[in-house]
Amino acid sequence: MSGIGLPIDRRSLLCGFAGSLAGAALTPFTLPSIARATTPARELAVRSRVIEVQGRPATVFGIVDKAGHPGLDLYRSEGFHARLSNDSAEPTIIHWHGLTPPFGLDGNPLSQPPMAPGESADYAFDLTHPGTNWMHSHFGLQEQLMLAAPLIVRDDAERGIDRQDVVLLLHDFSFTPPEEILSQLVSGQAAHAGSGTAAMDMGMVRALASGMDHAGMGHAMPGMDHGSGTQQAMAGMDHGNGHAMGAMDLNDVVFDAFLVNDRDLSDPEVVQIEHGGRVRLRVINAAASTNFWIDLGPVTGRLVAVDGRAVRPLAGQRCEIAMAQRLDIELELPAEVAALPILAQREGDRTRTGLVLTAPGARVERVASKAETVAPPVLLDLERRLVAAEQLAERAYDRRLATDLTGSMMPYAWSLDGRGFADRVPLEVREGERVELTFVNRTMMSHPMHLHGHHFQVVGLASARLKGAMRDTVLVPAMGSVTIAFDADNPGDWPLHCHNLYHMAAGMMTSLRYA
Ligand SMILES: [Cu+2]
Repeated sequence: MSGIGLPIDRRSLLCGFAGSLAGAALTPFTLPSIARATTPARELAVRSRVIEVQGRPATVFGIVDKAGHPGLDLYRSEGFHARLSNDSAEPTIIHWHGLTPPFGLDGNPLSQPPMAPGESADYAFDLTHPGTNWMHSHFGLQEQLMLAAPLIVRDDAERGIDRQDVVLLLHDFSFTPPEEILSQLVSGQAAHAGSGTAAMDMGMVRALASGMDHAGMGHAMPGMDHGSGTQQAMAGMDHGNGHAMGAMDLNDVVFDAFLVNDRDLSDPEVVQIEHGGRVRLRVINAAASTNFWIDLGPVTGRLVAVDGRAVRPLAGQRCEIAMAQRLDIELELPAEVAALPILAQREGDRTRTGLVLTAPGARVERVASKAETVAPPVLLDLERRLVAAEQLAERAYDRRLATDLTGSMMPYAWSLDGRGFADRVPLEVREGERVELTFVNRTMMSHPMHLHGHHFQVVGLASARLKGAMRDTVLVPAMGSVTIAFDADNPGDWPLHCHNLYHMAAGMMTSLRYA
């Protein structure tokens, strides 16, 4: 890593973010609380709502506060204190993704029973860090139906700061009910034809492959540039045995739209900002099954945090984000730029979404929903450059764990160590231990792995050691391996799973259990 203040080289700007710059119905049931949160409870309600996508009405979920705004926005010192009501017609469980509450307050299928329609519950616990987080359903496939919202925790030191925050909540959207999507995947009917992946131009794929970042790969991927020219070889079916390197699967679901704050580029959100004014973009990938590339166009931003935790700032114009991850990007609107689209393009696809920042009085031009070129696969290029601003304290490891990411597209079955959730063998730790956990991906798809209840540091990408970002979700590329380190300081039986909703539903989930 280069130090803060070094100039950014042109190539880095083109390639991405450059080196370092700088109970019972209607009665709240009692959940365990160790909170010192003393502020009045914020009201949050899970509701059904109707949005318009491509001119058609769509019934989805939402989580809104008393004023009808999505999610929560609070200061760290307030603590987390919310009364959550299920005003929808379905049972649900809401997870506070990025927060590290006591186990019983985490909102996951192991920590609590689903909330029935009409039920409410109080949640109160301390907040350890400021950051861009989110809340989402951890029940069934509701996340695909947009049961997600921002959960912004602000630093008290930034009270009164002259800065405009803009939240970008990303979704992938389908008019097909998620249960049908899953059953099509499982029955093998979800043809790749028509998906963004299948639409990849093979010349482009080879070009991308030659410039690809292999940092996280266990081995080089000679098969990436196989030259066979068939779409299936690159974008198609899993070769199953995990040895064939001729293919990498990117997107296994065909979506109808990609949304930022409920809207696509046919009618994007337009946010007015002042020239020279400081803006903090809080990008949240709430998509069920999509990795994106965020593109700032001509403007150079500073990536200052990932997954809600500060990193040494990186300057750049383009940056990848895997499912469930977050990016905090600071930028200013230069005087010569009247309108700045902030775009999110699906990996392996030309389709993109976004919103537009504008100066007062600026004309907003229509932005095409297809980019001119296919976006490359999201790999570990960014991960390799990230350095946590606040490192995990140096200490010896007490326990080393490993888990294999297993499964395939055909048949559609995903697992950890060859086991689905129902017959899982939990990984075991003891309280107080420093734990190192290595994910070894034996499949042809990348998997965004999420550990509940902890922040971990990314300390290994294949054989390379690093003092990487503090995260709660890390992408493990096809046939690659990633090592994380964390302190076992929050007892529970914590879900550990792929955050691709369909992979999780198909069995790619276990737990980390305190002995
Ligand atoms: Cu996965």
